[in-house]
Amino acid sequence: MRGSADTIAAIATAPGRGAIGIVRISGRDLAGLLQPVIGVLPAPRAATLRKFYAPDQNLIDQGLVIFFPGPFSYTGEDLIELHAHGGPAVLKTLLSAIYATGARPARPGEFTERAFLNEKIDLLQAEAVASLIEASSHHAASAAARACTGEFSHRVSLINESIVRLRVFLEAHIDFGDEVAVDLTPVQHQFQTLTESLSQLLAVASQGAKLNDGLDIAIVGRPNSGKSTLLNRLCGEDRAIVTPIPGTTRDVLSVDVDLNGLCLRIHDTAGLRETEDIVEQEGVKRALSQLERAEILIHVVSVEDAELPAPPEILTAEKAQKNVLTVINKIDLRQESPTLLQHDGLFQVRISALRDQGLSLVKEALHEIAGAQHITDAPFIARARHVDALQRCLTASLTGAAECMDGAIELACEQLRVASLCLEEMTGVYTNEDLLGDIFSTFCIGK
Ligand SMILES: Nc1nc2c(ncn2[C@@H]2O[C@H](COP(=O)(O)OP(=O)(O)O)[C@@H](O)[C@H]2O)c(=O)[nH]1
Ligand SMILES: [Mg+2]
Repeated sequence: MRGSADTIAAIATAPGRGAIGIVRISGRDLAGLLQPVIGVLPAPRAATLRKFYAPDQNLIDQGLVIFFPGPFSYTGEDLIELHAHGGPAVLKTLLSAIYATGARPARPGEFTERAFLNEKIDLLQAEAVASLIEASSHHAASAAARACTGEFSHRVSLINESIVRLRVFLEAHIDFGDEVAVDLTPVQHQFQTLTESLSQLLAVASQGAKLNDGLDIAIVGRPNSGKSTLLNRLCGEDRAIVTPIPGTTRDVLSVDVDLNGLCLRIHDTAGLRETEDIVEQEGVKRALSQLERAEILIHVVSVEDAELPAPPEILTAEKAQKNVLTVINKIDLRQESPTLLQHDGLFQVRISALRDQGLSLVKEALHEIAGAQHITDAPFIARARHVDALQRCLTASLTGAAECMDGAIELACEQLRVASLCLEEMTGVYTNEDLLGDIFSTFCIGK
């Protein structure tokens, strides 16, 4: 059962050694509970130096205590932070002393879950807290910080209010429609404004979701062109096996790379060719499915093969307007210098991955291509589930508008009700145990 009233405690700082380590405790009426460990509680919100004692009266440490009385705290309950020295043994002993008073270990994300259940924040904000901690790039972190303060939630709530107003108006029309002639023209306008706002929010939420998940980039091309060497250069370490033997890479190898504040998930794949080797065949199959899923392709071509036509799957992707960055590799064999050519939105870079020449041009081109997808200026972080809910909300609104046009007012009202539910799923007004379990179990302990 979620929302229990017992006292929870956890170490809030990351494992390992540090200058300071923080233990957090949340519950009701903490004043008496912690007396054996820290003595009398200090004044609210004033950092106060105290000694911390074990149940056998032994001194554990000396540090700061901050008391946030509920409901004016992160969780909405009494919340206490103990700032001790950041060693694993000190913090473990301190935590055991707190458990001895009757507190229990917090589950992952349980502090934030209580903040949600006590209506300090909504579900979008709670998810943004996790995204902020998880963020591996500057852009993702600042977009998450904005969602934490409620910017995303505010946009969702405004739209929901307009849906509710529209529904109330239409329901009144159902009740009194027979007696009073009502002009439905303003309603059509309202439906139109609604679908416009929803489409805009859906577009920015999709950018936010891409920023959260990272852009998927697949390195593809013929065997031995230098794909794995390029991956190693981009991530700055020898992650992929490189050999002169064609067909070395079989499985897809994925690495997260922070490119000037942008999170990229780069996948190295098996070289595309016809082969009798069944393991390599499986590798090629996986490469092709990664090629389909990726948002950007890096097509690596050895300068020696530059005259050969590209593999058909890459030509198909290009025709389908997928972003393809062509990297002509091994220019050291021709004593060329690295170059970046840009023409009509198509990019070609000539490099030597082996000699580490031209890698900055590859990054520059990737940044341009990723930037063109506008994810760097996503106003807030989002998740796939938000995009899905907004899509369903938009569909319901469009259907409702059409039904209204046909005079099927009751059906239109029902669609508006569904549209509202989709938005309430996002903010957590309407939710279920499983969803909450899924969301909060991915948090770290102590948050
Ligand atoms: N001369 C030269 N050789 C390279 C370059 N990049 C990779 N190679 C070599 O080409 C071979 C195949 O490289 P690899 O990265 O495994 O290619 P993959 O099969 O496309 O992943 C290895 O012997 C690499 O050392 C380059 O820029 N110049
Ligand atoms: Mg390889």
